[in-house]
Amino acid sequence: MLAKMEFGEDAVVLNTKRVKSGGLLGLGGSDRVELMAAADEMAMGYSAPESVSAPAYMLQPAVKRGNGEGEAPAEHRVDTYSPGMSSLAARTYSETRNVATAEPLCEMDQLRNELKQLAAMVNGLMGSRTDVPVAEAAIPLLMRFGVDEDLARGILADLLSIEDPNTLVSALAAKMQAFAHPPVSHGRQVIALVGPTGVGKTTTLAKLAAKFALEQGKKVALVTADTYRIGAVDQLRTYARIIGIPVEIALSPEEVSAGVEKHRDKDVVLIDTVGRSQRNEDHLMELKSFVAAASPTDTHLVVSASLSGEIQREVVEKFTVLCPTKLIITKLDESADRGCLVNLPLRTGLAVSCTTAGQNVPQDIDFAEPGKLARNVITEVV
Ligand SMILES: Nc1nc2c(ncn2[C@@H]2O[C@H](COP(=O)(O)OP(=O)(O)OP(=O)(O)O)[C@@H](O)[C@H]2O)c(=O)[nH]1
Ligand SMILES: [Mg+2]
Repeated sequence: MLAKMEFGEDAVVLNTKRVKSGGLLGLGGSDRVELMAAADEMAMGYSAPESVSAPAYMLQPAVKRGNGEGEAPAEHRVDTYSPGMSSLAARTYSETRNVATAEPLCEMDQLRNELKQLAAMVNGLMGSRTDVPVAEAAIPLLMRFGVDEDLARGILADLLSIEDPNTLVSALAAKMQAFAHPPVSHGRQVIALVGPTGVGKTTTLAKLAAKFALEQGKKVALVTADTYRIGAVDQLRTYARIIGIPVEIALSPEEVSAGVEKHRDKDVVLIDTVGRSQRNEDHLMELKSFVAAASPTDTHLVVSASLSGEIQREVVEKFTVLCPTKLIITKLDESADRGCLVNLPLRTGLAVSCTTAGQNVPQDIDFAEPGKLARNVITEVV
């Protein structure tokens, strides 16, 4: 009846369930009947908004008072689902009997609940209507994890159902398959790290050096082309001494070539470079001459996840003059969300080679792996 009152005669009840509200560890509290209903938006006369701004998907609670037919006055919590997000409009109702004041849910609990509700709703819809695009309903959820809308749309396009958060992780992992290329472990490698100032190039280089030398038993040498910043050489020398590997200091592109050549017997030569602003073209061109002199097998562009999405986009765009072949995403531990793990590779076509999430050398680094990247993005609910 409630559904028909709200949605009209075309309303379809998708799901009902009895839930406990309030109380402690399942004791006390009150029983609620949760009802999920939907109606075709055409039948409801909805006009969907042209665009839905992020975070578009929100089950926003609003309190509505009313009389259930033939019943004593009751409180109805009406959760609205933005009709613009789906060809169907759907709402969930919770009719609370013996009204209890529930504790506010923590953000992650809310997210988990929303995902469950989304799964139930989408699967309910799918049960009765085979033409409902599941992706439509899940896109805003991925957007809440920082994934750009158009990319979320593509990632979820083939999704047929959403059972739980792991379904989303799997869909994302499948997409990231082509964008996770851990550093190659065979053949001689000359790897240059480039990027803006302070993003963690030198620290990441030291982590990589330790991984290759100490964990994989490779012969490793370092060449630093950062003689600009005071303390930069000492920083790298200290790491090199601890790991027990040689380091060359290059003041010019020629010295970079010479340093790489000197260590032609090494499995891996790692090249540290000076951090440069993406907005200074002259500096970028100068940096390019140092990198080119090394003839690197790979040039990894280091981008910090703690930068805003806008700055990240500017960085990858301006650093294209350095011809990067891979991405390293740093400072995941400092970022508000990890959508850049999806946005940057999908936008640039460059695969992620590693991610870092902390200052500890060498522990805080992960070689890229599709499942791990996906879990990093949808991190809190799985
Ligand atoms: N929280 C956090 N800090 C990091 C991470 N990686 C590096 N840092 C810190 O970021 C700061 C800058 O790191 P560097 O490695 O010197 O950065 P850089 O890109 O070489 O800097 P420049 O050479 O000056 O351009 C240091 O305090 C590092 O400890 C990370 O993954 N998480
Ligand atoms: Mg540095």
